[in-house]
Amino acid sequence: MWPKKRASKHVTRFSGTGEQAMQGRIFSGIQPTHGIQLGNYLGAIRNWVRLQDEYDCVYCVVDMHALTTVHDRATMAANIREVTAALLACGIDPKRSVLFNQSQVDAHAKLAWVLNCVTPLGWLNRMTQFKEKAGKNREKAPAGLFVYPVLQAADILAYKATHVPVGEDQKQHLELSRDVAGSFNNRFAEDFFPLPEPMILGDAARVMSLRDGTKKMSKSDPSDMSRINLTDDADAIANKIRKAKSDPHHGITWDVENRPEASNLLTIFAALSDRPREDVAAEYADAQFSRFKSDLADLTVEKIGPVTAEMRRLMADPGQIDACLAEGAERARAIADPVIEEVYDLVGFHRSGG
Ligand code: AQP
Repeated sequence: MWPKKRASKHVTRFSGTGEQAMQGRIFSGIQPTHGIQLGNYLGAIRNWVRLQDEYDCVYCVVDMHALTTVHDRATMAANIREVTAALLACGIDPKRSVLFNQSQVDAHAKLAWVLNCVTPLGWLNRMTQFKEKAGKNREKAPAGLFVYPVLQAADILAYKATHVPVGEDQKQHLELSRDVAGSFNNRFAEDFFPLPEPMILGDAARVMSLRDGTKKMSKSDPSDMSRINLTDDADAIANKIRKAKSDPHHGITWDVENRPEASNLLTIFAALSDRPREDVAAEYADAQFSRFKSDLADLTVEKIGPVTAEMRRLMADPGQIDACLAEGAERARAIADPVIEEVYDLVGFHRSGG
């Protein structure tokens, strides 16, 4: 019989100002596949910033995941710095949260392998994101893309995270993480890993492409006009919003089924202005797209402009970004290394002299 180990939902954060009881531990990650787009900001990062007040937060630039698509050394290195700069500029505080890049903490790869060995192939075959991303070229898709959700489970479980803020698109992967945690617990030690809970936050859980309101806004969409990048200047933002797809209907109304583009622009407006969507819809119920888009462009520039300026300042000093990541990795290892040691012990990996 394995000893029972219960994971506490309460985590104590040790800061310069003393100890603080937090509501649990958050883990979330972002891929350095490209620079950050508005959907990443409204659907994820902005919430990460807010969660720092109540949770012990571990935020990760998941470069090992990005390696499934980015196969160029210089691009990878530049993206890691740019995404880190974006997180810092948006308000992730590296003193309060643990901020690092995944490849620098061995526990992710080690735990992923162990979890691969307790994950049935059938579970992975059901993952819709693999089907979408592999497309028709399934046979040529990298194996890493197929086992991506298992590495994601390892990311979360290495920190025994209790909560994971996710966009709608990631719900299935988080379900899998819970199943994988359960599969490990059933085999090796009941309750060893807490089953991480999803947190879907805010109205902007899914921001859609500016060119097609039925498709998610994405960093890797071939059309740059489909997204607002956090590095876009005021002219680029205004141009993209002016040219965003609209429809022939009168006024701006919320109707995802029949007016996906108008609904998406309303979602963005509401999220950026921190107002209920109904309020914004009521204000623009009789407006032409031109006035609505012009106001949305002004609002976007007002909110994103300061982030872009701060990102530029940070990116001019790569040494500062690297130092921040190095310090974060050290703090991440301090949490994850003991977990992987226990895992190795539980599965019976023999250590000479142990
Ligand atoms: N359009 C979106 N709306 C709301 N949330 C979004 N997220 C991404 N796009 C949107 C959320 O951002 C977080 C980090 O995402 P990721 O980098 O891990 O990968 P992703 O979800 O695949 O994001 P992209 O931009 O579409 O990247 P690529 O093009 O590289 O695949 C996640 O919490 C995600 O939900």
